[in-house]
Amino acid sequence: MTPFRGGNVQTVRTSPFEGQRPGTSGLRKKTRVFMHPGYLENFVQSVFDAVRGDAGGDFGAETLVVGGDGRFYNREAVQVIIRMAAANGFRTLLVGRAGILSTPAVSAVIRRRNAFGGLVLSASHNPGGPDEDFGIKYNTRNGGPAPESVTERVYAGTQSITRYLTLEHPDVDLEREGSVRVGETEVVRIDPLEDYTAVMEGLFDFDALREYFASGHRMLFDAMSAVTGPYATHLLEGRLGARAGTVLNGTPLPDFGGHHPDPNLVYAAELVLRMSGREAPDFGAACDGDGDRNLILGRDFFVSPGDSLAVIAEHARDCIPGYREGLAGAARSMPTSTAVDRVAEGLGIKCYETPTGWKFFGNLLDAGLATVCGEESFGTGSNHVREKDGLWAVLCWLSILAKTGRSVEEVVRDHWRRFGRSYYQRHDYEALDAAAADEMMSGVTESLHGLAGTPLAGSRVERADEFGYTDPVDGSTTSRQGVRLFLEDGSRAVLRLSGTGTAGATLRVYLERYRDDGGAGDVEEVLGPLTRGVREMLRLRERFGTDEPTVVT
Ligand code: VG1
Ligand code: CO
Repeated sequence: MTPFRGGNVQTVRTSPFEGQRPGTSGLRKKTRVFMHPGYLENFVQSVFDAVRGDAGGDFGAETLVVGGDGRFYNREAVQVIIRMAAANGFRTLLVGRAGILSTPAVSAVIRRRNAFGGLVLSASHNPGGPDEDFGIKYNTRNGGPAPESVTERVYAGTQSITRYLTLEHPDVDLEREGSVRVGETEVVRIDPLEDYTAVMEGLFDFDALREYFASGHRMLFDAMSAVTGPYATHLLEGRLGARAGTVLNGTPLPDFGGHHPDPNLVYAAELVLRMSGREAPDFGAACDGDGDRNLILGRDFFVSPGDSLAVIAEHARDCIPGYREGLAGAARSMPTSTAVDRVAEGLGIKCYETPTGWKFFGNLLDAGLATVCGEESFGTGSNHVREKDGLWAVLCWLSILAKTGRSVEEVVRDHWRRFGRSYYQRHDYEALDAAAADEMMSGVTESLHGLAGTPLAGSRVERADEFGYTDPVDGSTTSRQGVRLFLEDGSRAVLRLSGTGTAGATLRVYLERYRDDGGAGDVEEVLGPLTRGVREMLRLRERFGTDEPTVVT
């Protein structure tokens, strides 16, 4: 029996689609796959069916949040979800105006308004458009991505689904704010900026940040024609008084203006260029499609995401009012550089190591074990929401610059002098033949036990394993989260396949070498032997015709 209330609810017969298992961060496919009749509907219904029990069997008292990053098909998907959520009996639906909500904003809205959960429409840093990518992700009551126990239930549902519920109702005008009824559900179109701005105001000293800009400092923020445009324009230029023109590419476009909305040195090349030279602004930053990633730049200076996390942890208590009580703990995903571990040690707090993907931080944050967390993939965040948060990281950096009076480069060099430096790079090999990549990974995994003692990169493998994780809060376990090679000289290489792509396979090779040398070395040089050693070990050229990565970050 499916409980629902009134209205002309329709039960539409359907049958399963293959491959609707959520990956590292929700379900991502080519947009045209999502546009296939029933594809989105099946997944959404499977989410509702999977979590109805958590609502006591009935959504009649519950609120659902819906919004996305504005990419192609965002609006159509919102309309589908409005009808389905009404047919499934939600009391209230909170929808971002124009269907827009950044990922961290969805998290903020869920938490501040006591919602039951939320659906985020985004394929994040993947390009958008009819021939590019679309995605959907479910977040739970704590505002964070559903844990694997939930996503596996959703997946099981997609494999046996026979019907979905919807109702006949014209499209809701998404341009207006305010409330309308759809069936018996109240649909409230909310200002996408309001909750998020309030959370930022609660953490940061806006007066001090205004002063930073008032005293002549300049910054550039590249929204990459994606969702952070309106947020950044409102916060940086509006509230903090950064000069007009600070925000580049500030209008969200369905195809991101043809950009790849991934804030790294390759895809944010325009910003990188404008941040070089003596006349460049003091501070540069960019966010990804859905606003949860961040790139931090100084004048002619790139801050590696692992260093950014470490620097934020180092300065949070002294520079940001929201953390003046200090940090309870820190957390990073396994492949992320160990820079933050040393800061945690210095602060006398614990640092947790989790599998890749933000969902694994949720329990640590909920339990008060960690306050800040981050990933090497340009993701940083804290317990203020349950998603990584790009603009939050930007405001953290602004606070550090304003309070210390140092430049971006000086802040990082001070950090290296104090803690030493993790020389770090991630090499991505995109669009590999999926079968060949799987075969390579299983080959490496099988050979792990024999690797200890073998020579690699002028050193020797000390130990090699596959990362597994037991959640310290609920005891849930996750295995096969990446291959780790630890060398006798203290360096480390990690290998894993991406779980967010939509075509072929992407191999990620993470390289790290720690040196207590004040950070003066050249990253390419320091990592050179390890890079070559791993490429040879994996026989990349032989397998894939090239051993040159597509993207280095
Ligand atoms: C990548 C990153 C991971 C991140 C995930 C979602 O996953 O490596 O750190 O959490 O993307 O980020 P994968 O499986 O492709 O390596 V986002 O900004 O795309 O939601
Ligand atoms: Co993202």
